[in-house]
Amino acid sequence: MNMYTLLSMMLQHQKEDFFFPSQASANAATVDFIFYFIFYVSLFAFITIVLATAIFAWRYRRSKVGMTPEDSPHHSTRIEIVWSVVPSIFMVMMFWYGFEDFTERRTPPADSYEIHAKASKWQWEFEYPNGASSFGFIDAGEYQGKGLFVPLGKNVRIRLESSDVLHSFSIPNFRVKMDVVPGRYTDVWFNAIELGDFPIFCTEYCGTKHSRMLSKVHVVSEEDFAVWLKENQEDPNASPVDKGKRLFSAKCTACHAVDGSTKIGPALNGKYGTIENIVGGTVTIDDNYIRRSILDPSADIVVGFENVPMTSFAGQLSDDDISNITAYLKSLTE
Ligand code: HEC
Ligand SMILES: [Cu+2]
Repeated sequence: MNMYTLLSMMLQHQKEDFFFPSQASANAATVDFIFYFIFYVSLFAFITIVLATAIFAWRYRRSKVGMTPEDSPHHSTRIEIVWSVVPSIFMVMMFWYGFEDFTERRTPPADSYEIHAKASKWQWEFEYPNGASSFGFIDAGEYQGKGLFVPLGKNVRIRLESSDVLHSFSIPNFRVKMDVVPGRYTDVWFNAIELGDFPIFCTEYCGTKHSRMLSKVHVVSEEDFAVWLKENQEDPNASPVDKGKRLFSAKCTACHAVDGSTKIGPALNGKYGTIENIVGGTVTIDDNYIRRSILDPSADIVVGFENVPMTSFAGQLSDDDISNITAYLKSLTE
């Protein structure tokens, strides 16, 4: 590839160019804009500085000016202000654009459709709200499993969990990437705007077959998605919410009501997403808080319940059980 082709590919900035695959999510254009903004500011600064260095090195070379050093010229306030203030403005802009998009990326909209992704050595497993599930990895160059299905034009939140080591969930066409950390939940969200199949990578080295942890996301219309969900639902009574409800009745109702009344512990209906007073502060009730409350209840004690500790369910409930109970508790707020 010669210099000209390379440059023209870099400078094209179409939906698909030298640095990026197609912009398949609503957020992709923003990410690309921020990237190119930083790229060009840096390129300009790099060229200016290197050029100035070269010019001065030549102009004030030793053989020309002789051996006797001269006094340095006095400083110029005007120049110093210009070269401090102008770059600072660009730095602040970089921070501003980056932070704005970062906060948006970190807060999935409340109406997001939620899919659970579980990473394990070496595959992705996906579970949908109606109990349908799919998986994906690659073997001998062939995609195995159905991969991830998502509806076009809807906010989708993927809640990520790992059953063994650190993995990372990345869909370059959507410009999303997030670590998948054992022992806690993380998430990514996106709004797919292009129909088609795009690669899903594991972008954190996770063992010998890390390179096989490759799958595909299929963006389909909302109607096709609904059909796919139905076709892949194995048991109509086995949605995460149903399973969670059964577990909750068996394990938790001795101490927790779901009608607002206090038993030994606080009522758990209408709680998801609210802010709870705990000893030493407040906490938002989310997936991670519920998980912690089940596995390590004494980590955060609800104010008013200091004297009636809950016993830990560590070792008694699997990750899937906890996930299902969380789905059930979440459904009590909708
Ligand atoms: C032996 C009684 C008991 C059992 C059984 C029990 N809990 Fe609790 N739970 C408590 C008490 C007491 C608290 C409040 C003190 C604390 O935060 O640890 C609590 C707090 C919680 C909280 C935090 C609630 C809030 O308002 O912030 C959650 C979530 C929770 N339990 C979930 C569960 C789940 C799920 C189960 C069943 C797997 C369960 N608990 C079983 C007694 C119990
Ligand atoms: Cu991995």
